[in-house]
Amino acid sequence: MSGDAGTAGNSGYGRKPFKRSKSHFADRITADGRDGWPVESGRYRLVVSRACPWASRALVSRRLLGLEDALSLAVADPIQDDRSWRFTLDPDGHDPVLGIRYLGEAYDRRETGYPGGVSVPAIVDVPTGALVTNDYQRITLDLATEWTALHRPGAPDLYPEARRDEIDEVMAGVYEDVNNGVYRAGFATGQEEYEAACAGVFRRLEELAPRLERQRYLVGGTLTEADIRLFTTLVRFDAVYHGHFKCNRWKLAEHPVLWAYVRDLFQTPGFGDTVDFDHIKRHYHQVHTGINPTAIVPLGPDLAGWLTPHHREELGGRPFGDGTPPGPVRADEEVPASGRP
Ligand SMILES: N[C@@H](CCC(=O)N[C@@H](CS)C(=O)NCC(=O)O)C(=O)O
Repeated sequence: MSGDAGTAGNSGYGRKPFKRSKSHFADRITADGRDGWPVESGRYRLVVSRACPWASRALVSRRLLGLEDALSLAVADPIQDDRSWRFTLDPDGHDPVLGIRYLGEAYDRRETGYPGGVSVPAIVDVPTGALVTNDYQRITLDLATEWTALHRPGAPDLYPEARRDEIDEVMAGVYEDVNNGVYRAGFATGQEEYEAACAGVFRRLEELAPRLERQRYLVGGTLTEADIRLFTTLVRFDAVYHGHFKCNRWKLAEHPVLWAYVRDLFQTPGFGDTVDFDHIKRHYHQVHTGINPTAIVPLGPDLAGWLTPHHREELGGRPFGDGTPPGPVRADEEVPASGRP
């Protein structure tokens, strides 16, 4: 079974400290096509797992920017097998557009014998069936800044030039201590390593909370890429990071500011409508057998709270800046009832 970062062993558990591997295929799809991959409607397919926080960034961006028709979507089974991500949710177990059973086949078409792990998110060139990029740090920034010609009318500017320094600074801390910190805590193989990572998660969250008490979003009164990146970790927090990854100083639902912040995002079109709690819970608990050998999936937490009022609109701000919220989810991309609150 594939390990979560391609480095931690197939059950996310090994003797070495957890270290996230660098994305291997870092070609960029750009407006000018300088890497050989020009932005083009209908040419590429985004492959995700709804379980994966890194892939879920792209799910949210794609919805907020209205790229659903331009960039098609393949959703992998949340449970990998020994060949990694597979399309067992689709008829006959094949992705209907790429015609493949495993995402690894697109990696093979790009480079035979590629030694790294097969990871999501991945963007595949539909005409050739070859992987273009699995650079999860870059993909969403390029959707925001390079795919602008294909954005919907009213798409927000998720990475505004005037705020980039601040966005980058916030995201760097969030990445180190929160996005990746929960993985370092969860896959730690020693007490000290675990304690340092776990303490870092909560230190960073407590540092961010006063900012979010004053303003609706991380970098002011309008949504940015920074909110997307914090959201994808926070939405998983009580369901998998608190128990399975032992980040359990407190539950998100016990923290008034952060719980209201994440519910606000969840209830914003483009965020919560991409989330499948069933995929999230089954993936983490059944795939990381090194830290959950019984593969038992917990029944809780109760999801009803996600839809309760958050009152964050009282802080003011304009969630979409000069833009507007995205429209409804495409019927063929709706999250099944099993994964929703
Ligand atoms: N591509 C990145 C990040 C994306 C990532 O870790 N995705 C996970 C799912 S949450 C994955 O696909 N893991 C499978 C593997 O690496 O074998 C990496 O290799 O660290």
